[in-house]
Amino acid sequence: MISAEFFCAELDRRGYGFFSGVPCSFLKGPFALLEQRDSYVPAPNEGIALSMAAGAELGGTRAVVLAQNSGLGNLLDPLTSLTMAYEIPLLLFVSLRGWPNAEDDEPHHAAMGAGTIGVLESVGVAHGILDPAEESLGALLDRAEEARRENRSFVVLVPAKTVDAHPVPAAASDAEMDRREAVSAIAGHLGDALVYSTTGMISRELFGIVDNPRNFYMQGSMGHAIGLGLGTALNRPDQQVVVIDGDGAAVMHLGGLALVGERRPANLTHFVLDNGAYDSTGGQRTRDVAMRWDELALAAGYRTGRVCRTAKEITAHMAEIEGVPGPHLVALHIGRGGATPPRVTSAHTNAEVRARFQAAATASRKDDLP
Ligand SMILES: Cc1ncc(C[n+]2csc(CCOP(=O)(O)OP(=O)(O)O)c2C)c(N)n1
Repeated sequence: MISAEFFCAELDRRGYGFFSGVPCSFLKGPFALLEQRDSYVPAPNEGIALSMAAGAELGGTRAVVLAQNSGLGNLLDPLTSLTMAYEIPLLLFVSLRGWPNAEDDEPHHAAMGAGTIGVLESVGVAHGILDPAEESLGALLDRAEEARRENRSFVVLVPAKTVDAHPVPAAASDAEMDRREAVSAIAGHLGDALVYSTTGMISRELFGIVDNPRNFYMQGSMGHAIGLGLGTALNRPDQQVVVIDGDGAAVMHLGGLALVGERRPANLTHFVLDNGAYDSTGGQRTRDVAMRWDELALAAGYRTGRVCRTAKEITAHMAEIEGVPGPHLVALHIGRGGATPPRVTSAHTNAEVRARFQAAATASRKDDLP
């Protein structure tokens, strides 16, 4: 396997000076090293990583974007309409989750695993697949250099087990709760709400604590749990809806919060578990400066916004907002890490999760709704 040190040293040697992206566990080694540099800026989504990298290039700094192939959807627009249209050459590393065999990975990676190479080919972006030998990285970076001479970008595709891991430096935290305690506390207040939980460990934690047909474990679609929750809340005013988000996912599509604040569904409660990290992909930091979720919620138009630091505070706050019309945002300040919860797919296919959720949701539907 290529070591993370060699990977980063090779980029340094070739003069790359700015790095951004959203982590993938296949690239956690380089992320762990890059995180220690000022020249790395964690991006809220892959499209912003790409546009920032393009801005760095326009200012004369060679830039690199690192992303999971699920993030290709987020960066395809600026890749084609910005960097291709304006001929700004970038170097991208895009992991290949769900490739070459979809069965070896989680099902939400299947379509993009099979489609990544075809998507790049269809829009005409030069690319090559990395293999675990150091020479492979050098050869692909030489090809990126050739593309750069013609002002074209180059994508290095990174399959599983090609770049080695590297320890993530421990982050100081004043958190008094971990993910399990936070999700357990929320679970005690769900009643008969329809629940959408975000991608990664948070859905797995909820599943491990209380598996319920009214839980929609949304693996994949990072940042879109709030869209699901809003769509259901607006169309089912008779039904309480809960969204359990991560800070990385909530920030990825912050526009969803703005829309909740504008539409103001009274029946929506939005929990955000803020550990300051992308815990599910190895604990890389999301932001250096903590988000003021309470102020953000109120500024966006939520009816209430609160940050809770302990399970006790959550219980007290839930009693306070009981019966008060939402939308409510409840951010939970939590620590990183913890035991790895079971995969939802160990018990249910995604289609089963959807079918039993939809059955539960429609069973509670009042006849006089449109
Ligand atoms: C568009 C997209 N980019 C990247 C990923 C990879 N990914 C899966 S979970 C995750 C971290 C989510 O972070 P957060 O919402 O803060 O929750 P946490 O993992 O900390 O519980 C990432 C980056 C993804 N699934 N989709």
